[in-house]
Amino acid sequence: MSFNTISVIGLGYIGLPTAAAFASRQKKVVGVDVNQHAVDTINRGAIHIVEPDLDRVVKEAVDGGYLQAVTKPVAADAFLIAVPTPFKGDHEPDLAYVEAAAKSLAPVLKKGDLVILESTSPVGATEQMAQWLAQARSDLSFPQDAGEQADINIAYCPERVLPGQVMVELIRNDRVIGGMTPKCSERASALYKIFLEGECVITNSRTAEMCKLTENSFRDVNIAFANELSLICAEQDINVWELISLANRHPRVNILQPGPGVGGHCIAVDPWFIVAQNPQQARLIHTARLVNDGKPLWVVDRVKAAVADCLVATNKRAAEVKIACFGLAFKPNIDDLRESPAVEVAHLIADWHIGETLAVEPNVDHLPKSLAGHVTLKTIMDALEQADVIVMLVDHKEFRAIKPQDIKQPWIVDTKGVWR
Ligand code: SAJ
Repeated sequence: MSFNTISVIGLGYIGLPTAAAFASRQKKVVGVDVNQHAVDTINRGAIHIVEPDLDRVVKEAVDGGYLQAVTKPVAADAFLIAVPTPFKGDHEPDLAYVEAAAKSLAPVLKKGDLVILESTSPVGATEQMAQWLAQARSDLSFPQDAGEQADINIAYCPERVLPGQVMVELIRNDRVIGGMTPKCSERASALYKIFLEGECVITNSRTAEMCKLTENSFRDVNIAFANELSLICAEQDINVWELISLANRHPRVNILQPGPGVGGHCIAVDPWFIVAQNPQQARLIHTARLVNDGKPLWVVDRVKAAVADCLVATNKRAAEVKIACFGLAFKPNIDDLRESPAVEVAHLIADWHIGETLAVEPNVDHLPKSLAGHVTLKTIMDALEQADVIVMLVDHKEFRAIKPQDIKQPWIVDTKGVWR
């Protein structure tokens, strides 16, 4: 029943920290990734992603001989699949990476092995994965047919860690364990207890899949509420930040913060999995997605209005007006620009504006390809000095530290209430 070798398939933002957490408990871990660069980097004891403390844990694990990365699965006692599950054209979940991972590990499976799916997945994905494995290995029995007697144990156990705090939350957060049978859940709990300080809470695979989607949809709906309030308050000439702080003094009200939209790889994606499977029922969840996805366009309309005011007041030509976007990351105090509504806003502004568009992002030293050539990266002081119109998009600590007297421009679109 013990796990001598643990294999983690997919060495990205979730897989690599998970592999490192097992290895830090002196378990032999084999990480698998199709990306040769990632594999080579890890085998040097370095990392290819940015996450506090991960570099140290990976280095110790590799130097100690506990963690090794390869490009093709090898035999192990437990396999954790942590590959991307993006959506296709019409927001339908794409399980192609899960299917490829299942098919690649099937040949090395042996009696008694445990396979866990961690990737955010639509309801039923774990049963589907079990079928792919069963089709590839008719010599082994699987839970869907053999129940408790199955040769292979299968479970869905979603990750719930917050980027930027992964190494802490991975160990401390409770884990939802969705085994296909009670025995599968028992085996999966035993595996996570190798490093987990939180609790293992047992359910079935379908509920565990829905639980992960529910957590991120809950947050998306709550952010949409805040974003909708910001639109209403702009119409009514009410300061939304003051309004929310007042309403939150009620003991049972806790409104989140509006912003330029919702970014990242999870909250803007996962609710669509529920909508795709339940289009008739998921009306609120669907609407929340539309509200949050529509926010960048609303912000750009506010910028257009500010530029129009600026032109009237200064007699400048549009080509002479400089617009500075403060922040590009998808949330404060990180350097991750992928799926960022701030990048989308900067892009929309640069596409529309014939003058110069500036950007300030203290956490990066170069612009992403999509913005390079359209937007100029500036320091805080240069942007404050040169810009006519200022657009606050991300409440980085550096921006919160700017003194009000250093902001001379009257044309400010503040989506985060930093300079309210
Ligand atoms: N945001 C707002 N207003 C808020 C809070 C967030 O506009 O009041 C925006 C952020 O700026 C960002 C987006 O929402 O653009 C998402 O940020 P986040 O901090 O809410 O979440 P993520 O994407 O970094 O991580 C989420 C977390 N899920 C929940 O909090 C329910 C994390 O625990 C999950 O593990 C992660 O998704 C994931 O991998 O699914």
